[in-house]
Amino acid sequence: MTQDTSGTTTPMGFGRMHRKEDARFIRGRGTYVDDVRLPGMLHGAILRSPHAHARILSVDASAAEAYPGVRAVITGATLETLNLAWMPTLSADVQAVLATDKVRFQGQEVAFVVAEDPYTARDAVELIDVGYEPLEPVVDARRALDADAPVIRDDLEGRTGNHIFDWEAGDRAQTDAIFERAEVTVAQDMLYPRVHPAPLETCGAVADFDKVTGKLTVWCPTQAPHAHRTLYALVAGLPEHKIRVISPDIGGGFGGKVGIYPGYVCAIVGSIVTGRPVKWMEDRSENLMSTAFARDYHMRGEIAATRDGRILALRVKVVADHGAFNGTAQPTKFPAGFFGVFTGSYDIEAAHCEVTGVYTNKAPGGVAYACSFRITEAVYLVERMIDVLACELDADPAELRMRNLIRPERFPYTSPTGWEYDSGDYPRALRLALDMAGYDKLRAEQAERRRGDGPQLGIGISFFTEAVGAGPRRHMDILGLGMADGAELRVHPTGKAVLRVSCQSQGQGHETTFAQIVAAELGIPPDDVEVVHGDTDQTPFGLGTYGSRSTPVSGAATAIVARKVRERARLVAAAMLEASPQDLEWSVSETGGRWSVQGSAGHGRSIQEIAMAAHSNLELPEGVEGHLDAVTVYNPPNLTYPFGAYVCVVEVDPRTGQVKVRRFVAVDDCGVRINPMIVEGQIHGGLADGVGMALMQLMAFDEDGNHLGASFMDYLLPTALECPSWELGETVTPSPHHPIGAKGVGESATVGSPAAVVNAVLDALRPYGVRHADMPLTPANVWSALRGSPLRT
Ligand code: PCD
Repeated sequence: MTQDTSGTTTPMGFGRMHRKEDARFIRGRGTYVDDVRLPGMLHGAILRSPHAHARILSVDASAAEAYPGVRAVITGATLETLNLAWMPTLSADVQAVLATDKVRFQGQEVAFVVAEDPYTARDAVELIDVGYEPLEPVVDARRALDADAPVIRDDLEGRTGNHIFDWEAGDRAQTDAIFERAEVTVAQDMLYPRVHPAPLETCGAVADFDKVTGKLTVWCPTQAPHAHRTLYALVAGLPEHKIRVISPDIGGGFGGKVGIYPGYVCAIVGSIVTGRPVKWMEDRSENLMSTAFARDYHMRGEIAATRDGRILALRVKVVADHGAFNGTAQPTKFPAGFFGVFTGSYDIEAAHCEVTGVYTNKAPGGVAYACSFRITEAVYLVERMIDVLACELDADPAELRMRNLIRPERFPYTSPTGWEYDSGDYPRALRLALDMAGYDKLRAEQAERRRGDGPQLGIGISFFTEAVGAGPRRHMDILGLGMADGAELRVHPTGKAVLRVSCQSQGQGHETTFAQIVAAELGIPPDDVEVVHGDTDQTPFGLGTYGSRSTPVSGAATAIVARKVRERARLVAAAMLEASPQDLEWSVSETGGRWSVQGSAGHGRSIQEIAMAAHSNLELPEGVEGHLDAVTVYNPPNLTYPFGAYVCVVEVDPRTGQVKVRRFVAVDDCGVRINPMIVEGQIHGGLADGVGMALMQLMAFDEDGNHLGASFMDYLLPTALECPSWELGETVTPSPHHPIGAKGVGESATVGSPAAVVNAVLDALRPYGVRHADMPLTPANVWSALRGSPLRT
């Protein structure tokens, strides 16, 4: 049982419950894109560029075309005839589907072979002969802005440089003025390195164009099926009602499955050209090299404060590496995503930030990998800066945070850059985390260890605020599509229900939690509620699952559509009881939902009885429709602002640079928890993610733009071995504007944890005079930081 917003409990619905979908997942009975096998299906494979930057002189596909089993070879030239060589990106740039003029990153798509089986397709790819003239690559984002840097996007008319945009937020004059008179200022350069969402399932698609009906069906693991369908319609000129996008079970998305990738378009063209279904599945290296990336923010932070630790102002400059095509995923008005929340959880008088986006010869993407559009970068920046300030003032980082956190009475709180935080009690969460960690005892142990030369103890704190649940649609859209979500609910005559939603689970457990929302609102057991998602022919329009928006938006839509059904049920019950609807009261007990005459609980009807009556020959009052169903569209009034306080304890061996995460305490507040077990699972995953980014993940490139991390041998994922047993705590501050008081949580831990780990490592290194080192804090990087050498892995 969990508290709901009004402080009452929900006897049915919210609470710990095993995930319904696990019945198929743990038996290996899920259906992923690669499980889709259609009669007569062909297979596609992509030829990719070996160069980071090169002019294409010629493409000779004749040997591949002649290879037995090959059914089609599609090149950039083929696509040009169809006007499909370029496609729009999520940031209103264009991206080459198959390169025509130049290749702009290593691994870029050059040609697509369609064959009878995947092996033939791969073999034939090797037979395509491409003539390249290598060009100087631009690998360093800061170098990209140099006047003499090679121009990457000479396809865009009038381009003379690699600059994409400048974006700023906050009040520059006010911020600068505070800096000028501040007692203390600190500055620090830091990099949030390029990382990859690396879901276990790679991307892929099965496209089936039926020439007779003119209908195109595309199976692909998209986090936003409806947006994909609309974009296919707009780009390919196919009628939208003749396109069906099916997103089956997804083996992890983490933001990497929001966009449309060239392979999807190639599979579609392949099916149109051959008249047969075409499957394309990328392998691990292709996924790591070409399909999305995240972060790559070169940041400089500055804090102005009083000598006794009151933070007055924050100033930030960012050079954002967007790769060869600006394909970052975020609402249109926000070219730097929600980086504007960079003042974090602190009550700061003034702030200003500037972000400059640049092109480089690297894969495009800039996906919101487990953060609501760049909030991970923002939280990392401010949380590192607080520790840098603590170092400068020789202050305790916990006390410094406590001193500057936004006080509970300040909510709803408007940040200096204009974000309205809905609710929170930050000091309570931090106090709980420190208590759980036994902070004072840890500091004592640390002091003790500092007297020896063995492994040093580091205690790292981070406090984060996320802003999740985009829209409101007035301010937030993706390529013009407003960020609101539909929901449809139908209760069958026997009282079993079907909920149809536009969001699409990638492992988050929506089939369970969304059924629980209906259960809490209607008193129908969660097992009696089927959640349909991921098929545009079966579900209402909506913008999909990312930015932890499903619970804030689709979850709210679900509660509201269930309330509409409940109101319909009231009218039907009134007719059944021959009472006036106003005289009925609603209740949910362990046995279910019920409308009864006020004051006489026995005189009522269960939701199941009402459902049957709604479909029967019962005489209904004038104007009351039969059946028991409803539809709704939910446009959120604001984002929800989950938050948390994390404490990480590490041991660092100064002789080897090895870091061991000994403990991790995470106190999260995501408002009302629908299913605490799922919430905890989400937090566990995000914490592991954070440890991975802090300690071992990096998409590295050499100076020629060669990708150095295209396998899991080089791009390391954290396993149980690197993770401690997580210690979780919670506070519950409901969102005042969400129908059930819930805030999103899916990305909270990924947002909050990297800074805690890095702060812990640097805390351990403090006696050695190391103030900052960039992620990933591999043994080599820690070792070289200790020796003040710029060596990087
Ligand atoms: N919940 C509850 N309660 C609360 C909240 C929440 O219960 N309060 C739950 C729900 O309902 C779900 C989950 O939990 O089931 C989650 O949610 P959310 O927060 O709303 O979120 P979503 O939207 O659903 O999801 C999304 C996220 C993201 S975003 C990410 S990255 C990640 C996460 O999610 N991803 C993933 N998590 C996960 N998990 C898994 N398993 N897988 C995956 O993939 Mo992005 O933007 O995309 O980057």
